[in-house]
Amino acid sequence: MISKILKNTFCWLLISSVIIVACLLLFFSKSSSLLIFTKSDGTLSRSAEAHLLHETAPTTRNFDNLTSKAVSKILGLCPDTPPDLVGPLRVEFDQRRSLDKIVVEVSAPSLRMGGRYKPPNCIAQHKVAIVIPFRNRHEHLKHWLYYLHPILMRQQLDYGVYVINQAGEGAFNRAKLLNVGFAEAQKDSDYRCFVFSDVDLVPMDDRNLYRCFGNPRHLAVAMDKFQFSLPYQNYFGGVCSLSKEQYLRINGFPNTFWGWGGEDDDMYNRITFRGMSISRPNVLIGKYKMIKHNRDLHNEVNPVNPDKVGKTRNTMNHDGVSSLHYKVSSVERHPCYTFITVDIQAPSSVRG
Ligand code: BGN
Repeated sequence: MISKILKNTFCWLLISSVIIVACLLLFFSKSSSLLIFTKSDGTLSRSAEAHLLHETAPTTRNFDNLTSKAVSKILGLCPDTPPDLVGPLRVEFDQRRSLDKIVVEVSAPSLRMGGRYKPPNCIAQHKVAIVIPFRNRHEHLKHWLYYLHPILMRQQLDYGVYVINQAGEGAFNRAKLLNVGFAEAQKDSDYRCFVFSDVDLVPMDDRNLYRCFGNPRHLAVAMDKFQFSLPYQNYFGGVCSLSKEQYLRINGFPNTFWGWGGEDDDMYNRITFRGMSISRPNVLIGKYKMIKHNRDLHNEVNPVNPDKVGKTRNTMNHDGVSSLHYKVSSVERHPCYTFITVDIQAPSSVRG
């Protein structure tokens, strides 16, 4: 009898200790799931995949706060190749678009104020800030938003769209605005990858991935205005992507290229001088349609820029994101983009 009672007690003790150990294991595996490991190209490590928590109802400012009470579904990482891509796209700019209509057309439950998006059914492997230098190009921006949002959603990116609007009428400076976008986007979220895109360029194939790679990526390799090929082998203009690490390694874009021309060639030099190469899609996937327009006021060709391109090696260490100064005039959150107006201390003309 006594031995039977002892046997039963032992059994119960054994079962309860197994349950306690299992609970402890579960608890620790959940806590460690909050550690997200990232690789040099800005992607999430697969080791983080199994246990990641996904926030379901983010607000604009605390979008990334995984501890928010809106937690949580347990999701897996999105696949390397997004499953819903369609390939070649029809892109037309002949009709005027209304912003209200675009907001309705591109709206998706996961698209948040300020043009922030996360795929609803999986954890994005790529956290990307799209940065667009801008001044007085609202018609172009509408086309860009209309075409790009659905593409970026199909690419299953965790992304935000940042339009960096140069205040005033001074000389335009594309590269400095891109540096501002890099700095400002990170006030919103810990972006790992940056796509820098002109507002008048729309990809004609959704397999052209707006993400980062092992080397800085040139995406606009086959524009219609250059007969769907590179104008020259070292061309790095239009649309490119760099991971945060790649961008910091080259001190970002130069701040001193006022007016048109040369800043993209300077970027090409920075990349190669730091021992990196340029990654590119093939010319079929890398096709782009450019919206036709006249040259903007105060963005004339600057005759001093070609000379500066020859000096990148000497200038890149002190002219870049490390020496960036600007003042934010306003930040507006629109339903499908964030519009940041900045004073970049522009000279009144490209000649300073
Ligand atoms: C080049 C410009 C690029 C521009 C391409 C395509 C210069 C500097 C010359 C050394 N480079 O000529 O900035 O993207 O044309 O239009 O002007």
